[in-house]
Amino acid sequence: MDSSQPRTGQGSRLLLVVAAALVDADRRILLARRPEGKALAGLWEFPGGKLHPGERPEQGLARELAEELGIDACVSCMQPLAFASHAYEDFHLLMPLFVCRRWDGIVTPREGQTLAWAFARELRKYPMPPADAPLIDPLIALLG
Ligand code: 9L3
Ligand code: MG
Repeated sequence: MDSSQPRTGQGSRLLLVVAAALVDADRRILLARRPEGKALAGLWEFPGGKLHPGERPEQGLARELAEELGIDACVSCMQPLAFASHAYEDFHLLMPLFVCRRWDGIVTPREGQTLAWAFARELRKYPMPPADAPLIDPLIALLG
């Protein structure tokens, strides 16, 4: 086990991940399908990734969105909506979801992901990682 990672009370690693609900002008939300060869391949997630040590969550999310989607997200416009928390066998994932409505550039899959835009009420049709699925209800409450 990587000793640089913080431990949870249960002794497993704590993985800090940040995720985005990119919302377009029609109130559709971006989902990304994790490509073959990655953990959880084939499942649809809110885009994002691991926070680097010392990074502010919004800053880390902007970095991930630039890497994965080629966009320049407005950091000061991001709004935290809900936290996901899921215990995998070897790590505990803690993942805030930020609503992002403003960015520059065109959303482009940069890492072989398939992308989809879906209304909040359609999100349940997409098989998601266990951490992401509980974030659907807060999005429906916000966006209808
Ligand atoms: N993860 C789950 N849901 C998400 C994201 C962005 C990430 N919406 C999980 C998948 C991996 C871990 O977090 O187990 C790290 O993500 P990545 O760095 O592989 O994207
Ligand atoms: Mg990622």
